[in-house]
Order: sequence, then C-alpha cells, then structure tokens
Amino acid sequence: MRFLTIFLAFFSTSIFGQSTLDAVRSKGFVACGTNTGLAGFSQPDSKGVWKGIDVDLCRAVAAAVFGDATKVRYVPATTQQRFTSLQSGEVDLLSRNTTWTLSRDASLGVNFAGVNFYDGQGFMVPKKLNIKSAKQLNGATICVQPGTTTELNLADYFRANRMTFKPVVIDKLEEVLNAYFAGRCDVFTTDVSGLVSTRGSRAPNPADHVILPEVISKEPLGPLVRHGDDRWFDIVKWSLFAMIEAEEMGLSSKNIDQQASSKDPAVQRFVGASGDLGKMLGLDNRWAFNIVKQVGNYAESFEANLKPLGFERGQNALWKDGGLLYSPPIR
Ligand SMILES: N[C@@H](CCC(=O)N[C@@H](CS)C(=O)NCC(=O)O)C(=O)O
Repeated sequence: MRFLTIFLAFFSTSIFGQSTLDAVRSKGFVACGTNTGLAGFSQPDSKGVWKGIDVDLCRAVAAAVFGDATKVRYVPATTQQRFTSLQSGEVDLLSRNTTWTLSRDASLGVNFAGVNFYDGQGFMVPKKLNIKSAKQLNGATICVQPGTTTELNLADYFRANRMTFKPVVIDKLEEVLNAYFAGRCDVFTTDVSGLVSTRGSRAPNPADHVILPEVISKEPLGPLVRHGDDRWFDIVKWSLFAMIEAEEMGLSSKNIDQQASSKDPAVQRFVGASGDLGKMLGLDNRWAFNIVKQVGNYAESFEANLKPLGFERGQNALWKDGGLLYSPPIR
C-alpha cells in the first residue's frame, strides 16, 4: 500500500509533467492537510474558519503563490491517514503537528520543509491520582493514538525505565479524549502541545488534569511535501522562513505597508522592492510582503493562536532570544 501511494505520487508529479505549483495555480487553491481539530494548531472556529499556527502556514503558502491567503482548501486527516493523503496527491502539503524523523523523511517519499513548533512528548494524568512523576506510572493504562511517534516513544520510555503499561490505542482524537476524560485510561500521552491544547479546549474541567514534568522525546513539528518537486519544496520552506525572518526584522502585518518604502536594503529585498527573490522561487516578488501583510510574522501567529491557550515561547523563541527559531538569510 505504501509503495503504491509513493508510486502514484511519483507519477502525478514527475511523469505527467505538471509541477505542484502549476497544479495549484490551475485549480486556484492550495490543498492543505490539517489536523481533524487541535486548538491553536488547526481547528475550525465557530464560524467554520480554520485557525491555528499550522493553518497560518497553509495561508502563508497561499499568500506567496496567489497573493491571497484565503485560497486554501483544508483537508483534515487523522494520525493514520495523514501521510497517505500527501502521498496520493490529495493534498499539496501537510501542515499538521507532524514530527520530523529520519524514518519518515527517508521512507515515506516526503520532505520536511522545516519546523514551525519545537515540542516533546509528555503525560497528562487526573490530578486526583496524585501522581507527581512519570516514573510512578508502572502498570498504568495509557491512552495513545496509533501511527504516531508517541506510540513508539512510549514503548521505549517504559522499557528503558523497566516499567510496564497497558496501551489503549484509539484511532480518533475525539475518542481517545473521551476515553481519557471518562477514566477509561489513567494517562493520556502525546506532544506536550497536544496535552496543553486538549486540556485547555476539551477537558470538562482543565484544572482537574496535570501534565507531568518529564518530557521524554524531541518532537520537532513541521510541514511536509512530497518527494520529487524541489520547486514546491522551496516555496513551502521559504514561506515558513519568511514568517520567522519577518519577526527577526521587526516586520509585522501592522507595519509592513509603511516598511515597504524603507531604505534598508534587507527590507527592500524582503518586500520585493529590490531584487528578484520571488521570481527565483517562481513567484511574484511581493510573495513575502503578502505573507506578512495577510498572515503576519511568526510572533503574531503564535500570539493569536497559542498565547490564549497558555503557551509560552520557550524553545519556540527566535534564536537571538535564546530559542531555536532561525531563518537562513532571505537574500
Ligand atoms: N507529533 C506526533 C503526534 C501527532 C498527532 O497526530 N497527535 C495527535 C494527538 S494531539 C493528534 O493530533 N491527533 C489528531 C487527529 O488524529 O486528528 C507525530 O507526528 O506522530
């Protein structure tokens, strides 16, 4: 099955000649693979408008390609479906709290285009169990979704610490959460961001649940594209970098109009007033201006989507502020 989908993806991009950029242009929208609903990352609001930092990346790519961040069609996928959805060509990119690992990068026919959220795996437990450390979880019943790095790290962690656990593996997020909140498992484990997000947005009473201090893995989350189309890979990669670089340069949706006439050569290049950086990507020279004007810089996206859920910047601060976010030069 996996080979078939990689084979199909190869045919759809390489043999029939149409690049992803051409295909996206002719259909008039970016098909973006998202989560089925994870507050702060990708989730429709009460009016059905998709919101979140992963959604903002889809919007940034649409702003870069079309000069219009609204030209996105969102295609939700579960943990299990997400890679097939990209491999088969159903979506043009996947922007969905997905961890970059060697095995995914090398064996699924995909390329990770960067990291938009540095994370790690954690454990959430009901406060009333009075558990203070993951080391006390020996014998616990643990809810987890299949097809995730979570499932693999969980097994490693328990083995390394000579503990046992009973996995309760459930495909749909909704159902895993129902199982956990109904007490059918003692523990829910996923990326810490997923714990914070679901506790804040889905727990009947968020204060009844604690996230244990241990972070047992590295989960660099980011967008991915299919192998075999470097032009599209570059566009997605630099759309993310443009949001990070804009923050570093102090360019935001609020000031970019006035900065467009700046005499600073770096700003001139960024907004497309000088040079041909957009053209080099096969885009309009105002590609990055459009991203910042319509979507905002990384900090604006973080503040709008993650701050309200209680997230701090932490590792997701810019490198110059002690975090890990770093864009190569946009020049
Ligand atoms: N980052 C991990 C986990 C990502 C993941 O899918 N987490 C779950 C739990 S927060 C999720 O988003 N589920 C939503 C869904 O299946 O629709 C991975 O890439 O495997």
